[in-house]
Amino acid sequence: MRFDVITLFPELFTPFQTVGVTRRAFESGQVELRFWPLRDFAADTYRRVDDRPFGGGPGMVMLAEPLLKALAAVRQARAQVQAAGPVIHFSPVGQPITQALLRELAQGPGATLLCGRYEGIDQRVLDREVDLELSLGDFVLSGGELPALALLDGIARLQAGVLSDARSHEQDSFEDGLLDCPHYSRPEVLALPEGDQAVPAVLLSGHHAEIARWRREQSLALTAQRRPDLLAAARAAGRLSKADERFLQTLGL
Ligand code: 9D3
Repeated sequence: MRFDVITLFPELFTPFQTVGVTRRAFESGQVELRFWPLRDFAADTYRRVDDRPFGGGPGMVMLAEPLLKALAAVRQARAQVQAAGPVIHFSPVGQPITQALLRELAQGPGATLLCGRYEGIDQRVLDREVDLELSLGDFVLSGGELPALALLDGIARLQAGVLSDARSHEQDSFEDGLLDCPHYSRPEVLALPEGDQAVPAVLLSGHHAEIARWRREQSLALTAQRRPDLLAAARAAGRLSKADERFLQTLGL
């Protein structure tokens, strides 16, 4: 699959392609990135890409014309080699990115990613060209590049062969709608200034069914405490077993 990224700052994406478990997805060509530096599509000699908002107010607006030129160039380039895929604009007024959306995009031909800066993009571009508006969450960033990187990272790690153990996907938080359980590794007893800290005994017991049950209960308790919205959704979708419900009852839930 291929992602075409329209941005004023393509250099923000470069180091990301060379590190971590997702590196394999880029080096193998499973996920291909193409960059379209927006300033290359500016019309005037000052290479202007922003201007003041009609109606007044603070900040600057990204100009429609360079964006339309860049989008036309991407469309033409993609048409030679790949299904079009959606045009995605990253915006504070977008829908939150979800794991379900990443799974869907990971199975498709890729997308065109439009990263805004300043206060936003001329609305006429969004109305005419954009299929999907996505947000990273309810906090304020300075542009769409980090949300685009977050999306690409989430998709890259879903590619075949990227995770060493294929089952890691199934155990992901959000794949089954509950938060992940705690993890422990060596040493069995960690010496700390405030006293020795042992690993929970059940994890050393070798009883696989008991370990699975303990992990499930840790997930249920953590989700109930921190994300009651996720617990309610898992319940409503019938993703909790009778044993899960019995455990939640012992917590008074
Ligand atoms: C006062 C209005 N501001 C909206 C909260 C203006 C504004 C601030 C920051 C407009 C754009 C931006 C830049 N942010 C993004 O482009 C962005 C973003 C974000 O700020 N938070 C979460 N997700 C995203 S996706 C793109």
